[in-house]
Amino acid sequence: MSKILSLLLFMIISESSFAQGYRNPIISGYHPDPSVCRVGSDFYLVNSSFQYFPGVPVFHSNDLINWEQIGNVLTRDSQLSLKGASSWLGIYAPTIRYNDGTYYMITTNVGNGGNFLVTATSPNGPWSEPVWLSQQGIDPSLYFEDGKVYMCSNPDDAIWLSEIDAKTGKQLSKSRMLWQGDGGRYPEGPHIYKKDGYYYLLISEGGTEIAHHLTIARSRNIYGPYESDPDNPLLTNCSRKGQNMQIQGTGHGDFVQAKDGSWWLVFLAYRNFGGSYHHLGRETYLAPVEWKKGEWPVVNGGNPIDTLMNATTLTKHKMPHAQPLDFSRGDLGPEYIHIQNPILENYIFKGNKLVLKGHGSLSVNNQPTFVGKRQEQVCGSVEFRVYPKHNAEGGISVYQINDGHYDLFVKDGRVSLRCKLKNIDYIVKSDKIWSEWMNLRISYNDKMYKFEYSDDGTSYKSLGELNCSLLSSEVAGGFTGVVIGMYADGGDVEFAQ
Ligand code: 6LW
Repeated sequence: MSKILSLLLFMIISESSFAQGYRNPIISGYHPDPSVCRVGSDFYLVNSSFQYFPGVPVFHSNDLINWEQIGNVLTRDSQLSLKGASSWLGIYAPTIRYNDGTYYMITTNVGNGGNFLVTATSPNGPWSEPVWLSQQGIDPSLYFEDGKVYMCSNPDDAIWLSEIDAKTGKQLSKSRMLWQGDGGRYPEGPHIYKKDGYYYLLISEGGTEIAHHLTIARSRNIYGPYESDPDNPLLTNCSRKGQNMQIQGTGHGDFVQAKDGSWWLVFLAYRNFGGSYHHLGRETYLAPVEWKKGEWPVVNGGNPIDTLMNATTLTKHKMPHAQPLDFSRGDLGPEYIHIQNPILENYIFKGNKLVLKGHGSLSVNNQPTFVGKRQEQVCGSVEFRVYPKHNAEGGISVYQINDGHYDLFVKDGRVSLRCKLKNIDYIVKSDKIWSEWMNLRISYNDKMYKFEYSDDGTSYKSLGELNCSLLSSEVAGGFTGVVIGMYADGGDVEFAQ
């Protein structure tokens, strides 16, 4: 008996440094296009953010598995204009790098200015104003060597490189083509690394859907010629071994070497639910890399990526959970995002309430009043108390894209459930209500969203259930994943918890 007790005690004590195995994704929900850098024993990771503001979430970790969001890079209108941006536009894949005391984040604002970089002395920010760059193409990345700064991106369906002045953005050399990839469509997401006298060029091909995969090439000279790894693709789940896995679309990656010398890859992928559908967006994943001296890297032993990874990890460090929502704090935390640049006077904290002032429909990409959080868990629920004044509409939206969202709302003495999908826009069910404040609750699992309301927070009535797969990227479209948030249209709406 005492042996069992001491074994249990040992297991509890050693839990924090247990170093075998982890679960993918490492950052769940809509967190695509990860890029990572290490400074000492700290890792920092960024993701693309498309039409949402603030842009480019920043995460911190000490073990590559447990991550905490410490902020966002683009927090000011002067850094990020999302005018007219939809789920297909805005901020595409970013790269984060650290060089000589400065953090750099480089990305593309598609539709509002193109490629730019910002800098900071701390990953917590503040980050600088944008330095605009002239080399076109998406997915820009930076490489630093001998006081020179190089930028690569993918204009003209290939990876091109030029030297830049990172302070002014001036291009210092003409753009030269490095590689067209290994034959897949859309060569993109390039990153350059130097190891054992070779420049390695890691890219994505195949498009960000099921055929998405990683390939690699190398050269003794930064400008090439680059030879393709004979074992390409470096990573794919679109293979005989990977085709039946829940995780698909593995691609868009970035290498990082830990302090102990081990190599790792962060990359994006998605999880299928209920067939070949994903509604949670592209998420961030991790795989171990074996990279012997002078040889090509091998990701996860050449195997496809699974949810349970049986790899030896770095010593695990738990990260604090995000603070629970509390309107009386007067802010919502870095994980709360708006569709396009928010009109700040439409978001008012009043004691323990949040008052939202409507600014048009969620179906129109014109700064609607909306604030929400990425749906990160497969199963869960969200609940708010809502009181729309006069003829205002207010409630909770399960939002994938402007023409793909489910809204549970109160308006004109009725509680209703709307399904907006492409050219369908209809009220699924609507009930008359008698109370000013209504509890609205949305619960979800891998297949369905369930919509309920209550006037006392105790007994709930259902307005029905709607399918997750109709909001998937395959059906609704867009580069993002589901974000669940509070919204108002046509007047003032009070929210409480
Ligand atoms: C991104 C590109 C990609 O910039 O899709 O999956 C584009 N990868 O590299 C939008 O995320």
